[in-house]
Amino acid sequence: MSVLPRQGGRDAYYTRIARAGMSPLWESMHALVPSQPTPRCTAVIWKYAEVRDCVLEAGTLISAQEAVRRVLMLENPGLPGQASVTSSLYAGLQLILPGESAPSHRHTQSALRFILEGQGAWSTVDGERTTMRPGDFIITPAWTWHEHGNLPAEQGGEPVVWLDGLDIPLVRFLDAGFAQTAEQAPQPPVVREGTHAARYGYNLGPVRAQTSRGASPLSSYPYERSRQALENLLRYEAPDQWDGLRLRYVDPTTGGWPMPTMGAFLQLLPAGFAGRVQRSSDSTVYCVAEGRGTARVGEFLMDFEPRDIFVVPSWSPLSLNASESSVLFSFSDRPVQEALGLWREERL
Ligand code: 1HN
Repeated sequence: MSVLPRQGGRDAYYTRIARAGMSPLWESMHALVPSQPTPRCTAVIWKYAEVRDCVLEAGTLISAQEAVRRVLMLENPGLPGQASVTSSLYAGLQLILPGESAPSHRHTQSALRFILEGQGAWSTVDGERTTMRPGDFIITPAWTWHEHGNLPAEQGGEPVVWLDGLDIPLVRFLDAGFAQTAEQAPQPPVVREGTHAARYGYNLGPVRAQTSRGASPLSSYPYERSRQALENLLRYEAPDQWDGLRLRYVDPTTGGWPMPTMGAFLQLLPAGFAGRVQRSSDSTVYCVAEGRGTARVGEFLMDFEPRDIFVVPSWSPLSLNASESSVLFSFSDRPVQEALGLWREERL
């Protein structure tokens, strides 16, 4: 029978192999291959009523032009200093004041926006302007030129705030980040606002197939229409016991996700809805469009109201309750997990 060295012998050995750039798998194997996800992000809620003043105050300290993007990042307390709302995703609250503009640039990180308040702002994506209205879901896929602007106050411009979601931590993890500002390359030709909505936004498409650009040709999914879809569906379909009525935003040319790295959803919870417990492997960011209720994440209870933003970490048991008829927007890295064969859910 062999005699194994005592711990002291192992420690000296670990020190020696560390000098050679090696370490023993057997000391960390369980942590490397956990039996289920151990997300570092935590359940957390940003109450819009509590953070709104800070967002508006940024408008007194720096212009959108100087800031390039005037944003307060939403940092998950479990991931401090990492510009991360979940392990893979970034979120922030962006402010643009009447008459301001934020310069054109592009990057390999994909961005989505969910408009929280204010009228008059627009986003230009690959040369097509899109008006931003509260509740609209707007995308800027990877490597598309984009800039933002707002009408002067005399023409109805108001301070506009939206939630940004980007795949920054994911792209950083992959070391695949590239960016350009508009001075380095010309903006592509301008098409008139509404062109892509007319061509792709009505369950019709071009006769001569355009090859998919790898992301939805629609920059905007207006709230008015998305909300109406849910409202109509409620007349025909009983709400799911876990989700209420939940639909995902799609790329009309493929039926798939609007962008390859982030999926987004809109769901209606009727007044009095008491959802059953479920969990999924995609850490998810929720933003309340309408209504009031409670999200229970494990033992953590979060009361939500309009414009609040909360995080549900991977594999955390979630149940949703609505005291008023509620509409929730949400986004996650689910497309990435599905493409890699990783996504799982459990409905309890
Ligand atoms: C960006 O381009 C926007 O275009 C927002 O509004 C937030 C965060 C990091 C890098 C680029 C935008 C961003 C960003």
